[in-house]
Amino acid sequence: MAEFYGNYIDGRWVPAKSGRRSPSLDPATGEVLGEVARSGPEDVDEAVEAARRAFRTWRLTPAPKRGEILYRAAELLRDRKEELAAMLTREMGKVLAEARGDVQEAIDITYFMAGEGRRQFGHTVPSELPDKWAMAVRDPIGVVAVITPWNFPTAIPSWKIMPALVLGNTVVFKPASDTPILAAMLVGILEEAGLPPGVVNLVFGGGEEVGEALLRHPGVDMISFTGSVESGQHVAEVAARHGLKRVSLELGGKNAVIVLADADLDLAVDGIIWSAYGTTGQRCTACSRLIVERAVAEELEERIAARARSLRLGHGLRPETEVGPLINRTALERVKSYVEVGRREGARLVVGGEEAEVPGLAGAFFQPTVFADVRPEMRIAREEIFGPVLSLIPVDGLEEAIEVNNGVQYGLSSSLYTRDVHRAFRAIRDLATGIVYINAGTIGAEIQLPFGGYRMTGNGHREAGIAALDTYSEWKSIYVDFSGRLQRAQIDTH
Ligand code: UN1
Repeated sequence: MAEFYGNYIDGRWVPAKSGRRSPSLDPATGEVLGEVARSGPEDVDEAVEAARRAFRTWRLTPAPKRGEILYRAAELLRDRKEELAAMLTREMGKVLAEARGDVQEAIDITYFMAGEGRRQFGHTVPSELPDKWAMAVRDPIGVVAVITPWNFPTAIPSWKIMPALVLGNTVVFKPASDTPILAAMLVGILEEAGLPPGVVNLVFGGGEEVGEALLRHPGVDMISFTGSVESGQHVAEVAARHGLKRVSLELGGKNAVIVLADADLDLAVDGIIWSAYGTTGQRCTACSRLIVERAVAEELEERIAARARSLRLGHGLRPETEVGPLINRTALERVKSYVEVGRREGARLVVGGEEAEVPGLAGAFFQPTVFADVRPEMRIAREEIFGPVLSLIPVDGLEEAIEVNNGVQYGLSSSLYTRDVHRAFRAIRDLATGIVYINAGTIGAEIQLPFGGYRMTGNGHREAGIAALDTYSEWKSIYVDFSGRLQRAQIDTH
C-alpha cells in the first residue's frame, strides 16, 4: 500500500475532511510514490483558523527564538539532504545533483533567515523637533498563503516560508499537486525543529479548490505565489477583490544568453547547455533564447547542436543521466505544440523537436531542441516554453542584443559572454532584468541576493536576501514625543 500523507493543520497530520486522496507519481516511470489528502475549502477554513490563532502568540515570540527554531530546521535539512534529494528526484524528475542543489538552496535560505532572528534592522533617525524620538520597525503581516510550483519543491517553499516565519507571520502552505511528498517532508522538519502548532499549516489539493479558497479567504492577509503569468494575474485580481491582500508574484521568464564575437566560446557553450537543458529547461531562470553576434552565429550553432544531440536522457537517479523527464504529459504536449509553432513561424529546427523514447521508462521525455534563424517577433522567441527548447537569434552587435533581450514581457535573468570589460559594464547598466550574469549562464542565483524580475515576471516584490524581509513585513514608523508639550511637525520647526 502506498504511504499516505495527510494535511498538517494545527500541529496534527489529518486526512481531508472529505476523505479524498490523490496519488503522487514518479514522472520518469509513472510509479505511485504515495498518496496525499485531496482537500477542499473546508480544510482550508480549518488551516486558516489555526494560523490566525497561532499568529496571536507567534508574533509575540521573540524573533531570536523564532530564528533558533529555523536554525534547528536548517540543521535537520542538512542532515537529511540525501534522503530529501533522492525523493525530490523521484517526485519531480530532476537529476540527483540538481536535486541536491534544490535542497541546498533550502538549507542556505533557512540558515540565512535564522540569522535574521537577531537582526531585522529598523531605522532610527533624528526628529526635526527637539525632545522627540523617530524610528521604524518591522511588523508581521499576519497569515501568509504560500502557493508554490513543482520545479523547486524544496527551495521555493523555503524562500517563502522561512522569511515569513522569522518575521512573525504564520503560514498556510499549498504546494503544487505534482510534488506533495517533498512538501510534507519540509513541513515535517519544521515540526521536528519545534515550530508550535498552527504556525505552519499544510493543505494539499488543486488550485481550483484549495488555491481559490485561499485567495478569497478573509482570514488570509497575504498571498505569495510562484507560477505562470496567467495564474499570477488571476491571483492578483482575485486577491485584490477579496480584501486587497498583499500579493507577491514570481512569474515566468524568457531568459537570454548573449554571446559577443570576442567571447570565450568554450565557456559560453558550457553555460548555455547548462542553462537551457539543466532541469530539462523547467526553471523560470532557464535560458530559452541565445542572442548571438552574427560573426560567431554559425560556429556556436554547430557546437550547441552537437552538445544538445549528445545529452543523455533518463531517470534522474541514474548517475549517467544528464536530462530528466518533463513533469507530466500536459507539459510535454505544451512543449510539442511550441515546436509546431516554431516550424510554422519559419524557424529552422536544427536538432530535437520530438518526444524521446527512453527504454524501460514510461515518462514524458523530450529531445533537447535547438531552433536557429529565429526572429525576435516570433512566438518561440517571446513566450515561456518551460522545456528543453532553445532559440538562436542572430544580431549585429551589443546594442541590438540588449534591445532584443529587453523586448519581451518577461525580465527575470540575462547573461552576457564577452571579454570586453567596457561592453560588460554597459550591459550591466542596460539589461532590464532582475538578475544579470557576466560570463555565466542564466541560472544559479544565490539566496543572499534578491531574486525576482522586471515587467511581467513579477509585481515588484523580491524573494531571498534582505529584500525578502520587505516582502513579508509591514513597516511601522514610531514617534515618541517626550517634550511634554504640543509640537507640530512641519510647523513648529523654527
Ligand atoms: C526557479 O526556476 O523558479 O537561479 C528558481 C536558479 C535557482 C532558482 C530557480 N537558484 O536557477
